[in-house]
Amino acid sequence: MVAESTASPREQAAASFDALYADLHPIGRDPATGGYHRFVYADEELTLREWFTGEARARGLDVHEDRGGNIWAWWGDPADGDAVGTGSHLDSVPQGGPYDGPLGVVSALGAVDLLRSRGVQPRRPLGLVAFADEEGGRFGVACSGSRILTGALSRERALGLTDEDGVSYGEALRRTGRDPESIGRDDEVLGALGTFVELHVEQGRGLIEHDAPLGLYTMIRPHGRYRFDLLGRADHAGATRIQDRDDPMLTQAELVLAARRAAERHGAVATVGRVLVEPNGINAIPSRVRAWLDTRADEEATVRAIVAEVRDAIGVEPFEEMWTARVDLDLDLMERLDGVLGGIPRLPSGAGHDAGIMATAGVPTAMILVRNPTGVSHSPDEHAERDDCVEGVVRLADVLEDLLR
Ligand code: HGY
Ligand code: MN
Ligand code: MN
Repeated sequence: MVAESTASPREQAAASFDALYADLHPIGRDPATGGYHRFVYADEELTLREWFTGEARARGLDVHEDRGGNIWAWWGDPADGDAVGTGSHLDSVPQGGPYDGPLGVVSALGAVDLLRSRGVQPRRPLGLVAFADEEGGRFGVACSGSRILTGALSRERALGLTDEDGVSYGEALRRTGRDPESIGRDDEVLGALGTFVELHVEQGRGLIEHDAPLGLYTMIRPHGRYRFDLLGRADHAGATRIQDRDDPMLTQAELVLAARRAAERHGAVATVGRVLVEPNGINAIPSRVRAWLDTRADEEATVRAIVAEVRDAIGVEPFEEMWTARVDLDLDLMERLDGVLGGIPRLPSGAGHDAGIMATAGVPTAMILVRNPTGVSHSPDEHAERDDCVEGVVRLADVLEDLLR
């Protein structure tokens, strides 16, 4: 729905925000918890793609999917170059919150409504984007869409990724009518982009401490995802003597404690949030435990040191499933945005974002963050106040108007 332009800019931004979020509310929502399950190329996410496409076309934008499965909605011809890109992602972690990702997409659509009501005539193309699979919730590699788009994730590696049911990325593409052999770096889109700005709900408490509705991210912390395959010997839970056991669950326990100790030692963070136990029977000693370590720090060397300490503590070499280098966002662009936004707080991001992948690919990139009153994210309890979200829409429009001059 496109909000009427009779209202004042702020009222219009609020109307756009309310209408767009009302559309999104039920899609992939678990009524028992209020959490969202929106995995890439699964039904809920395909519905979200249709929604975004419909909203973009209702605004007269020209919609194209790039070779990474990301959906771009263009105001102007990207072939003219030096385009401004803005947007975020629609997928979620399991039991995710309503704002992580969608807030950036909704705000981009709302900002277009405002630019139109102001009679802005962009002097360069504007591309709204809904990135595919930012969370990596289904196939394990975060930002798979933007990594494929920029060539950071090869077609071969992507197509071989599998989900919990053993469905490969390639098969998931095929099932949705996409050609797996067509994915890859998309120089046409990358070549069109001169600037990228992502608006995102804050995942942390920085703006609470600053008592400010909006901020700018300065950098994205380096982080990696490591899979530990812990092997043991299946046997009977009751009949097997303790001294005869080879139980990988013990190593798993040591892994978690070693990761926590290393993170504390280095002033960093480490999480083991996903564990797959085989055969996963109450009365069966596991034959194998697969555990994933997500660890992050300000410096890359620290992340590597933590992984090494965990590896040495349990004597198991992990498989590095994903690495994200530290990203320092574009200072000149940050200053330009700050000139429009009037001096707002600047914070580091503990969370990864597609903006980081775009910056790593050489696109001058900035991030605007919207206050999260509890700081909680990747949880059904994630929240953002409507007034702060509307402020984000209005200020994103201000920033885009400046960039499109
Ligand atoms: O894991 C992250 O930091 C992001 O939410 N994908
Ligand atoms: Mn997230
Ligand atoms: Mn996100």
